[in-house]
Parts: sequence; C-alpha cells; structure tokens
Amino acid sequence: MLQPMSAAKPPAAPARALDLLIVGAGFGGLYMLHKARSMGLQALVLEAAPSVGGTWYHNRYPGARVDIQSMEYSYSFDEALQQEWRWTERYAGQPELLRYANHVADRFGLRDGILFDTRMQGAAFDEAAQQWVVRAADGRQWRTRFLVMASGPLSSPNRPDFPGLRDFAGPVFHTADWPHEPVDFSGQRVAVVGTGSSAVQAIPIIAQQAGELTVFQRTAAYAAPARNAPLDPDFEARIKADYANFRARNRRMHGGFGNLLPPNPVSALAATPAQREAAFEERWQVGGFAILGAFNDLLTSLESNALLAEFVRGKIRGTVSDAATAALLSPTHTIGCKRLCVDSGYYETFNRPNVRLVDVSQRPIERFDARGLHTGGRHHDFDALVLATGFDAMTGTMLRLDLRGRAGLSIQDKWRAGPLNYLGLGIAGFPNLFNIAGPGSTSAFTNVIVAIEHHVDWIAECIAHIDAQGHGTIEATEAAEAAWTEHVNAAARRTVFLSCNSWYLGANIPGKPRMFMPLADGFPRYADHCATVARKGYEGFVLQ
Ligand code: N01
Repeated sequence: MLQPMSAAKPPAAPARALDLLIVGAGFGGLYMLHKARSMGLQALVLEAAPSVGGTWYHNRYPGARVDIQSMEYSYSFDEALQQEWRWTERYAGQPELLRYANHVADRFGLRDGILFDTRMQGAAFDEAAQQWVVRAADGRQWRTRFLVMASGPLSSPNRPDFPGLRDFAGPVFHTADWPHEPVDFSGQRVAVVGTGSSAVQAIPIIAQQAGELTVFQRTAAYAAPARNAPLDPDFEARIKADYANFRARNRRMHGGFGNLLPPNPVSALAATPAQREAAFEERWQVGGFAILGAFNDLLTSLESNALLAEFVRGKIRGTVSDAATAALLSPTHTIGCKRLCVDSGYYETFNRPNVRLVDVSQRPIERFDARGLHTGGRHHDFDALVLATGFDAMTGTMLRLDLRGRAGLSIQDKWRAGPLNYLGLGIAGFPNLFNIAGPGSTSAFTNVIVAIEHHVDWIAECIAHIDAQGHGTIEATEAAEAAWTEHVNAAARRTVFLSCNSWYLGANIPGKPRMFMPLADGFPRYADHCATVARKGYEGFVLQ
C-alpha cells in the first residue's frame, strides 16, 4: 500500500534535465553510463569517492582479492576490451581490479560524465513533471527522467556499536574503508574482529607483519583454498580464442561463472563414501567455489550439505596443529549458508606463534577501553584494531538516503518490513527508478559483473521501449511486487540458505528486518524471467 506522507516538495529550480542519473561509479555505474551514452541519452553519474571503482576503490585491505576467476570476473560487453586486457593472476588482487576500472573509464571516455566527490543525499519524484529531482550533499540538484541506483549491494560498512570503542587509543580500521596510505603493522599488537570473507583474506597478510595478532571470532568460517597463481598464458589464450562463447556458456551457469568445471549433476546421497571423498577432494584441489559443485544438492539438501561440511572440517583439523584451535575454527552451521570464503593460507595462519584466536560466540565483546577490549572475563591489549565486520548489505545504502517516491512515500517506510521490489529492478511507488544488483535479483549469488551487465542491458532496453512507445513512466505494480517477494522467499525455502544467520537475511545487523534478500533461483532462470517480462510488454509494470 502506498502511504501518503507529508510530501517532500521537490525543489523548484532544477539545474538541468537529464535522461538518466546514475548513482555510483563502480562496475555497475560505469557500464550503465557507457550504455546510456551509446543510446544517445544524456546521463550523469554521481560518485561519492574521488575516483571510479566502487567496491574495489574502498576495499583495499591487505589481501583483498576477487573470489571468482579474473577471466570470468570482467566485462564482456566489448570484444576489444576483453581481448586486450591482460590479467596477471588467476584471481585478480584489488590493485589490479582498480586499474581495470580506471582503464575502462579512460578507454570509453567516461570520466567527463562522472561527478566525483559528490554524494547523493536524496531524491524526490516530481509527479507533475514525471522526473526525479536528485540532491547531492553539497546542495546541488538535478532533474532526471530515470534514476539508476548502481550503489552496490555491499557498500555501507557495518560498524557495530561496541561500548567504549571511541575510547580506544590506537587506530581503528574497517576493511571496507581502508586508508589509501600504506598501513604498517610491523611489530604491533593487532586485533581483528570478524571472520568473514574480508577477514579471511586479511588475516594471513596481517599476521605476517604484526608482532602479535588476536582474532575475535563470533562464527567460524568455512574457507576453500583459492589456489591463486600467475595466470597461465595458454589458459588465457584458449579462453580468448572463443571468449564470446565462453561468456555465453557462463550466462547459462547457475552463478554466472564456472563453465570450465560444471557442477556434477548427481546427488551427494547417491554416491558411496569413497566416491564422495574423491569428488570433494578433486574440487578442493581445483580451489575456490568449485567444491560447491561437487554434487548437485549441496546447497539444497541439509543431509548432503552436512557431508561436505564434515569434509571441510576434516581439512581444518588436518591443517591446524593445535586441536583446541582447530575445534574453534570448525564451523557447525551449514556450509555455503553464509557465503563460502575463498582463502590463501587462512587456517594455516593459526599455526603461527604470533596468532591467537578468541571465541566471542558465547560471551560477546563487552566493551573497549584505551588499551583494548574486554570479553569473557579478561582484558585483551592491542595497539591497532581492524573491524572486518562486513556490511549493512543490500539495503543499507538506499536506506541512508532521503529517497521519496509518489506522494512523498519514503524508502524507509516502503522497506520497513524488508526490501519489497519487482524483479529486483523496480519498486512500486518509485516510478522510473531502477536498481542494479540489489535485493530481489540473483546479484549476491552471481558473478556480479554478469549480474550487472544483465541489469544494465535490461534497463537500457526498457528505456528504449518506453521512449519508442512515447511513455513517460514505468512503475512496478504492488501485485507484481508481492508475487515477486513470494517468489524470492520460495526460492530460498528450496535451499539451505535459511538455516543460518547471514547478511543475505539481514541477520548481521541488529534490528534489521529478517527477509531473505537475494534471489537463490539461479541466474539463467532469473534472466529468462526478466526477458519474458519484457517480451510481454513489461508485464507487472504499468507504463504511462
Ligand atoms: O563481512 P561478513 P565481510 N561482534 O558479514 C563478524 C563479499 N566479499 O566483509 O558471522 C563480533 O561476511 C561476523 O560474525 P557473524 C562477500 O560477498 C567478497 O567479510 O555475524 N563479530 C563475521 O564474522 C562477503 O560475503 C570478497 O557471527 C562480529 C564478520 O564480522 C561479503 O562481501 C572479499 C560482530 C563479518 O563478515 C561480506 O564479507 C570480501 C560483532 N558485533 C568480501 N559483527 C571476495 O571476493 C559482525 N561480526 C573474496
């Protein structure tokens, strides 16, 4: 239901009218800008940071690296780009990914369409003019027909409200907001809070530098070895010889990647123990997410999932020499329910004499003071603190905005019970607003560049259709939105993803409504669904 509120009156003096205003100059915003320009549309990007790259601009903590192979985690929209760009490693590190984003911005002449250091503060839909009026934090404003949120599903760092944290005398870093100057932990006592994907990558590197490292773990993490290596030139040449088809095959994969080693189409329960062990071991040696494809039901059957979980716990026991530490590092939840981490020497790091693990699962961090923190009846002293505590994922960035749709409906009211949307792309009450890789789409479960390219292409086609038909607005219906929300929930119920507390569910943020946010239905099915909607004249949307 639309809830009329005291409508924020749209400001009267628009600086200029755009076809498209895009929020964010990460991989989503860059491609959206390029696409819009190729269609002759007037587009502008607002970017809060001083440069492009989004996630890869901010997440520059030690060890930051993509967990999908570089040859797959890259744009496919331009043949010359994908042929000419050379990755140096199997899994690109953050500096290389940032160079790639900068290369794309330069290659396609995108910088003059981006306002850097410009944080969007809010936007209101002017119903009479059928335009969005978008405000930046510095007071500048723009009128635009379409508003595209390319602000990323993981772009608002989660900083837990630990009592006394402000009293801590040393430096405090967050993995998602890492300084641009080198951080030197040499000889220092460092504490890391959190053991998700960011921590799992940072911990082995920090441990090599720090005098002492203490890791505060609330939930143990499953990590599969990345087996990162310099990119094999023969492998690269093989893929590039047939890159378009390689990309097309990936778009038919559940996660938009992995066609080199497709999932085994057999249930783990149909295999003998020896066959299972062999299949797990083979994929463990390949590394990365390959292990989740060892059988076809590891993320849908709790029984099959438990077999893989035990296999990985066996690896942890075989790696970590101290039995008590190995036990603490061994997760008990379903594997893959929180995103599987991909590591380079994570468990091995706990064999180092300068690394300690502190369990805060039963007795949480109580308070900080100038010297460190207090938990479990004892004080831990350290010189520097790293928060690897993740993100207010999928909705955090949108909910920090003063975003108002029809009749002044705020996004906070609209999403009070969770991020209602249709196809992940549109929101009833918020006409002409599109969301790239947000809740309700397969974003979090997909090679995100595949997800981004798909969304950008769909949005571009949709705008072309609207313009060709002479319409002014497109808006999801509440009925379509309700049906889509049920579709997203039903897809999650067919998996193991509801069996643990994860950011997919909003469970990592105190007070956040519990709603399973990404679509666990697989990218090909989702893309087919979006294509069908378009083919049927944008069924579920109202075009006026
Ligand atoms: O964040 P997380 P992340 N007290 O939410 C703990 C992507 N990514 O930045 O599990 C104590 O996973 C929290 O504990 P718990 C990827 O999609 C990709 O690591 O909530 N601990 C958890 O251990 C990933 O899933 C890459 O019990 C607290 C940790 O902090 C997503 O980003 C690399 C706490 C947060 O883990 C997020 O990953 C990095 C508290 N109050 C990230 N609050 C690659 O491509 C939170 N924690 C490889």
